[in-house]
Amino acid sequence: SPMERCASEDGKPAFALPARLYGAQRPNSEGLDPAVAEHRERLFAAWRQVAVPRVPEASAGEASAAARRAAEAFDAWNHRPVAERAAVLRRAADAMQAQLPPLCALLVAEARKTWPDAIAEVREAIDFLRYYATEAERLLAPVELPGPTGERNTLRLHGRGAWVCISPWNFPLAIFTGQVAAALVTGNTVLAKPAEQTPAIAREAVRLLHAAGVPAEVLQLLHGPGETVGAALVAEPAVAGVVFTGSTPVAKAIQRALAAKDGPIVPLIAETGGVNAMLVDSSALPEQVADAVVQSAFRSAGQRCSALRLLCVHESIADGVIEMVRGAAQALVVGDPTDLATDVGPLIDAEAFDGVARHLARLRTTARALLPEGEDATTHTVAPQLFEIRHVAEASQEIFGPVLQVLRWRGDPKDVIAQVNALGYGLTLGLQTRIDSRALALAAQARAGNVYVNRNTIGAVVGVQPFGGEGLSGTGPKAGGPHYLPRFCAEQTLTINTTAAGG
Ligand code: TXE
Repeated sequence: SPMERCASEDGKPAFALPARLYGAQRPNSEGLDPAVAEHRERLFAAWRQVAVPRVPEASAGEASAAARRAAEAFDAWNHRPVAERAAVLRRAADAMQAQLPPLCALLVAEARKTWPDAIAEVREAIDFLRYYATEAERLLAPVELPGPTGERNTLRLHGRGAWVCISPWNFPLAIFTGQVAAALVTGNTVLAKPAEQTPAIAREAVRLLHAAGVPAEVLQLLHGPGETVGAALVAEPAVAGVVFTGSTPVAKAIQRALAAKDGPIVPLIAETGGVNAMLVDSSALPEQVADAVVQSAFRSAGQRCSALRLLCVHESIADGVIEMVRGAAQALVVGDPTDLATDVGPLIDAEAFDGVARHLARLRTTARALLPEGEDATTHTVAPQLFEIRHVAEASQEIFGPVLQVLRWRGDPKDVIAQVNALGYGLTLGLQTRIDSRALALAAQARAGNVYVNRNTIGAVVGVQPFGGEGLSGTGPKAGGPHYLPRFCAEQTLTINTTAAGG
């Protein structure tokens, strides 16, 4: 069953102990990621103790009962002062900070993250908690609106009811925590359904939120497959909203299910996948391009929705850029995620591996392979792969692994952007050019939620680069940005006739 995938018999992860956390292979600690070096001893101690517990799956009856409980708990939670709910989030953030090493160890064990990725993810979860706490206090304060004399108009935002939060495995702590925190702090109650591949880290987040003061009935965790437990929650009559991060087809299935229900119109916030491109013109610096490409395409084994999938290089510098990318990609260390030397860890599970392998088999017949094969069905690792294609349209599908397609272009860069737009996604776009006016014009033309100029495309930073796309990539608003929380809220205006008797 999917629940058993994450644990071996004794609940210990299947990887070896990370000898290199001791620096055994890298005697000078300068070689370590600074974040890892800072926490090295505590991370190692946490790793020795980590166990991935099994979790029970929710039954259909439990899902219904939970939805009723969440609806009943709404009024009391919604009527609490926003400052109280914000304080709860801040306490949870402090607890996560204190628990950073064990949370990282669990991310490595359960989600197969590398240590630097695990640390970055815990920090992102903490950032979401603190940012939404501050945003909610600002947003939920009543606003006096101008009006005619004799009238007082006030606008207030508050919660909508019980929200279903459905999250993916690739950021099983940060995305899970972000969704849940946004819903809770705005006064909603939550039914959280984490990805079936990563239930244990979600359980830890919920444990910390409960300990910080979220009542049990206000935040309920339901485990199990999306097609059963997720779909059952979405279908519950008492649900006031759904926030979903995951694949595009599932987002559409949820939208259809919501539309087919009797009762109120239920909002859906969906953040989904992308086919992210980088356009490189003839003025770009090849070294800078190669570095950005390798980080964007292969970091986290390409299991990021923001990852670069399609590199479009001007023909005049294409040979040099491709050579540099090939060299840099081959220098990456592929393997055990617990090993500090590893750059590219394994894919999440056998199913994900099989999916990527199918795409590779297809590409090997339709495109030109520029790097040697490197799939290992035992460890589920895939060495970085590079394919040359001839038309943007050949890259129409999201491949969730370390697989990059490259294309040479000539002529007008606007035509390339138009073709990328025509793919229908709209998540990230990289631009590499030393012509500022061109960068701005292409960014304006691009259908992309996050545009990065002369850098890598890995850059979702809470409150700094809020993240999210359009089209097949989602509904918006951007997570970690100022427009996110309003979508979780109902709005009410209050108009009082101040000239009436007793007014
Ligand atoms: O998605 P899935 P995965 C995207 C990424 C990729 C995908 C990977 O680009 O496409 O997510 O995550 C539940 N009714 N992003 O493979 O399979 C399922 O159990 C209700 C985008 O996990 O769609 C899981 O909890 N729920 C991104 C969740 O949906 C259902 C950031 C996601 O599963 C269901 C990260 C159903 N019928 C990843 N079927 C961004 N844009 O921010 C499945 N689920």
